[in-house]
Amino acid sequence: MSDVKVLTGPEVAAHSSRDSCWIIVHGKVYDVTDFLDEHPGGSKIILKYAGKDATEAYEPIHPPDAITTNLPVQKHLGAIDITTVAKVVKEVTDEEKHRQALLDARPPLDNVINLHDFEIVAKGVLPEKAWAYYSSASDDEITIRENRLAYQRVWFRPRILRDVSSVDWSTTILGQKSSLPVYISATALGKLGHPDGELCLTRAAANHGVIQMIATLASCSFDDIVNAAAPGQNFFLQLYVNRDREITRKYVQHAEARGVKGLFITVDAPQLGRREKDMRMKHVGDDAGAEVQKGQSDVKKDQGVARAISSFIDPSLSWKDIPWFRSITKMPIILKGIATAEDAILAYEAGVQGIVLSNHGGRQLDTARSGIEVLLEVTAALRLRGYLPDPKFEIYVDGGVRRASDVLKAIALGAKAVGVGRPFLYAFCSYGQAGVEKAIQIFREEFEMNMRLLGARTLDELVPEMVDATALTQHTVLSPQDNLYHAAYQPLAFAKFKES
Ligand code: 173
Repeated sequence: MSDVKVLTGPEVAAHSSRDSCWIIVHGKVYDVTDFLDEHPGGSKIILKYAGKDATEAYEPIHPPDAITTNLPVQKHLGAIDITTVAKVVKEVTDEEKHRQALLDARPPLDNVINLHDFEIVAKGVLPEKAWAYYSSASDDEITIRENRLAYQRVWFRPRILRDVSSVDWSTTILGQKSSLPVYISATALGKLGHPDGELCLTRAAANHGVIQMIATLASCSFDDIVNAAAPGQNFFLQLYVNRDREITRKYVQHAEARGVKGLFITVDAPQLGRREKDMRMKHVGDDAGAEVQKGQSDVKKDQGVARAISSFIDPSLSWKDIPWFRSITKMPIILKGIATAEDAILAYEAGVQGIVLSNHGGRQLDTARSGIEVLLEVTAALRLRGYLPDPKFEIYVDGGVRRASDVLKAIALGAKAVGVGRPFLYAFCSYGQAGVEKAIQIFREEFEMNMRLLGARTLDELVPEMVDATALTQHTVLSPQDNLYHAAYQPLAFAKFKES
């Protein structure tokens, strides 16, 4: 790539078909002919820009380096002389007009009073594909619902007459100050839902002393996010381990050099779960019938947004790799996606600094248990071996957290902090940075009230005796319906017949 070839608009325009498809992105020309059928978003959208400048369409959805990392270098054809390119006038589609109308009809942010409300608004304003990708969970979506239900099976045992005039819910996570015992958990592809993507989280977190976990598959690049930080603002990094360990090594070391305070290695996704809402979306407007008639059985295309861009993830990742991670970074290492006491023990013995008890927001193995339930057996097993208490080993829980009371239950049962993903995502999809700030404010108000009512002035005073978790492992007890959650939850759809 030393002497860069410069191409002209007409040269690129000559390659505007399925047989030879060149596109321009960020001033560079790419031959994407062989990539058409692999494109997670389908070939149709690329073909729309065949021979043209696709930057404006590409930008909101893809991380800046998506094309360079996915396309072999020999398909990078050169630079474009932009003065020779006919400008693509981006038409406002009916879908975009519709979306703007929905945004205009949003309830004012002041009317949002709990985290469920953000989900309802997001469902109303998001493009269908984005909603399908974010909201979907795996298979029958039993686990995503269980994540909520499990918190309802933990009951409080509040203490009284403790002078709760002042209560404090601040804490540290991996030694870093956090104004809440909550961190913003990683969610991918933020620009599907808001033009500023994950930067909405960064800016809100800066204003409120909350730690953001940056996702490997964020729409904004890692550096864009860190560059937007306020002085002293802290981040964690969520890591998908690449089959090419050199890429992972560079990424991790770059993050450490930029001051990231913890490496959260995702260990529950050697393959992405089947998210059927997301998968069905691929067929909408894609004329699935016609594809079948052409005799093309394009498996990838049916798999939804996430699965299609996850092929770089290394399924061979194993316990044997932990020493390698230890050798390449001094950041604390946390395994995200532990689901049993057995693996929690192995993690502790492997010398990592923490674990996240998680089922990936119900998006991986369906009917895996909730993090809060797993917490019970994990703390018991680690205590039995004398591994706990250990100030150098922290346990986090994520999945289904919508209330400060959920967080307080997890802390009483031994968690150091709790990860919250979708609610913050829905908050910025609905209202941008202001939405995320509001979500944090709601947490604050709920922490204050619940800690007073519980009789805990600090998080240290939240002891296991403050909860009754005896029903937690029983999966068939009758629980009252969580109306807010169930109103937001959208059932799976059945197969669609073709319109006649
Ligand atoms: O849950 C997810 O959607 C996820 O983790 C992911 C993984 C690969 C690509 C995009 C998202």
